[in-house]
Amino acid sequence: MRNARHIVTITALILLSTYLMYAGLTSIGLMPTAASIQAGPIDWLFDIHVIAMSFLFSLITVILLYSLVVFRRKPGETGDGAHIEGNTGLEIFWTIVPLIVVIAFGIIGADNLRNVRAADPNALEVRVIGRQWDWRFEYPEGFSSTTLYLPVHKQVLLKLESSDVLHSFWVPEFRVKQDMIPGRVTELRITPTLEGEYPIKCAEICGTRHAYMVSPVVVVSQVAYDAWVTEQVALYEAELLASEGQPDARRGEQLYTQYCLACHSLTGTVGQGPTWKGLFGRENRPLADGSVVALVDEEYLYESITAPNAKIAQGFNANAMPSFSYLRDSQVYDLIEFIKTLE
Ligand code: HEC
Ligand SMILES: [Cu+2]
Repeated sequence: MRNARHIVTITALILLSTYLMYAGLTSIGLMPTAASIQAGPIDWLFDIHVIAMSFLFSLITVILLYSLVVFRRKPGETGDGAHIEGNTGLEIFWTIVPLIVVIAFGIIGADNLRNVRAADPNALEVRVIGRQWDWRFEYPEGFSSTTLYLPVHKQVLLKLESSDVLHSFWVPEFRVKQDMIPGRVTELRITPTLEGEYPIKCAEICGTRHAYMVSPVVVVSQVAYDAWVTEQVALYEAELLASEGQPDARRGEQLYTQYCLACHSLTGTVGQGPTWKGLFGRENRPLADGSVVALVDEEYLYESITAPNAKIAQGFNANAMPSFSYLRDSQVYDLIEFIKTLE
């Protein structure tokens, strides 16, 4: 009879504590705004986890605290406590129930993943290139941007690539996250549901400036998106026209500061890569495999930039230089023109 009273009290306390804990946790805003269709199933899954967590925490702490207080030693009590030898019923119960719960979570999780990955054949495709330490987005129309513009209510299929180390594409408001692996293309599907600007963060520690590898994603109406694309295409075509003429060392220098400065000096000092001082026209350039390049000419420079692993300069390792094959040919020629000016 007394046992029954304890059990009723404990059950009530556990339920109360579960409710308070769940209400408390959901009121502090664990999640930022949900701004994609994919956020729906993820938030729901997260929610049932928070409920399970609140319950399990209460189950353990309530029983523990209740026992400490209610069954504490009374004044004058000197004997040992009751000797309990195990309880087969209880053991079967706490093996079977968690097993069922874990299997249920597994099934729910798999179904959730299927929903999050659901593909729309008309998805807009955007290529995302991450590198130390920024993002670039290439659109099907040929232009590229450092801000990711997306039309609202349309699925986008992101094709993720890294040109150096591991990165990870993550927009907390969209919830989904995907690693970017050098030499591989990974995919992520997002359907934005809310216009606005959100941060794209790198979620894989990738070097000293990892924390600053942030770019905006701007979700706009389809009309505003189409206008932006038209504008970008016009800019891109104008730039293409401008670069069609002769290669230009000044444009090459700009590209150098943007892409190559971190590794190549112009002063003769060797950094993460060989210096470019006196590179063009150099004879018998030694390679890592012991052979030599008879003459550093335009052809060798072109190959070194677009396929760095074809010939490895002496004193360096393969894969130490990321490939710049995504540069336009005219840009590679601008770079070569610039290297030629470095006596
Ligand atoms: C992360 C560092 C890094 C960046 C960024 C980088 N390079 Fe390199 N580069 C290297 C390394 C290391 C080598 C030597 C190994 C090799 O040949 O692949 C090299 C070699 C070269 C060579 C051959 C040089 C020689 O002495 O034979 C050229 C040309 C070159 N890079 C051009 C570029 C251009 C152009 C860019 C920018 C668009 C660039 N690199 C960006 C690291 C880098
Ligand atoms: Cu990164």
